[in-house]
Amino acid sequence: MNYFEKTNDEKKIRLYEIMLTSRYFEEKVNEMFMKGLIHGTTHLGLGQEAGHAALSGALCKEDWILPTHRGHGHFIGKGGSVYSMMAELLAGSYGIDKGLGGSMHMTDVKNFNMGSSGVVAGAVPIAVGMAFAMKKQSKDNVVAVCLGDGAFNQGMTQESLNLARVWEVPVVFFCENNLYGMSAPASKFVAGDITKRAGSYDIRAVKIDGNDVIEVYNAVSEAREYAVSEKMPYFIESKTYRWLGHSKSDLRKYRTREEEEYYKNLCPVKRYEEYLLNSGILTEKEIQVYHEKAQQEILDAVSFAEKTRGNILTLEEAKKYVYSGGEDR
Ligand SMILES: Cc1ncc(C[n+]2csc(CCOP(=O)(O)OP(=O)(O)O)c2C)c(N)n1
Ligand SMILES: [Mg+2]
Repeated sequence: MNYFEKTNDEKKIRLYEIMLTSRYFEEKVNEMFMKGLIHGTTHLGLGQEAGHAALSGALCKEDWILPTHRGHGHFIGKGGSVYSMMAELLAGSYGIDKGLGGSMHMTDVKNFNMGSSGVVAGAVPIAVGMAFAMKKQSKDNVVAVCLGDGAFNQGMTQESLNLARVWEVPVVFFCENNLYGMSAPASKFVAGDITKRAGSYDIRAVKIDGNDVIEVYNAVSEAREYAVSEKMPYFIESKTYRWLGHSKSDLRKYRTREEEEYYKNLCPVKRYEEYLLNSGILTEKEIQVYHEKAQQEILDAVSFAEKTRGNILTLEEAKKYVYSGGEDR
């Protein structure tokens, strides 16, 4: 079904705003890392914005999402504030997790975002457990969990697919196949075809163009409807490409600049802009205004984070959020 065509212009524009905010947020974070303004590391999803916007955009408010370590865009899509995400990156206590989580642990429970994680595939079994609980509580919601092409091969992903089918739980597996797991091309470490392998668990599985926001929106909407009505899992392999390196220390020696150019030409933002223009939803001038608005919001988020970065938790306060026990707590 063409779910996208049934949505109103407001929703279509909202998807566009999420993509733009995600794009400008991550470009700014990249720049700030280069200047040494942010410590630690980060994983950017530039080029993967269609998945960020359409996965969260097709979910309902009370559907849970569990992003990967590349989760800034999903955080925005689920309604998270770029102010509190930027403050988190600068480790201030105004950050979404009081500055204790950083880029890889952006958790936003009020927006039903269970948080990203540095443990590859770590969220997958958790999502199945959450969906199991949801089914027991007779809720008409789903749990959407993101995983990469690398994470797909983890034992815990395979066990989770099996259990999700056996238990018949409403979980949407969203595999962001960006063709690489760190420096390794998926062609060198993925046996066979991801969609077919997921389908072999007797789970409905589809492969889509993950750089086309409309296609992702339709696939997720269908998956959601099926998961809620049938109380069954659904698997989506969303083919995309990460424009930058795996993390901040990656010089991308394992692939060519020509390959990167090829995929940059498939830019999900530009493709969606063409649709918005051709369908008369937005004019060139309005597109320009949306760009400016998104850029300004990110600049404002940076100044908020810079102004408040001095407010950090004391050691005593920070210890309140350590869940392990022990003498020295
Ligand atoms: C359990 C575990 N194994 C290994 C790593 C190291 N590691 C971090 S990211 C990554 C690659 C993940 O690739 P993929 O799942 O395709 O996600 P992508 O980074 O491409 O979004 C690896 C192996 C880890 N963080 N956790
Ligand atoms: Mg990958």
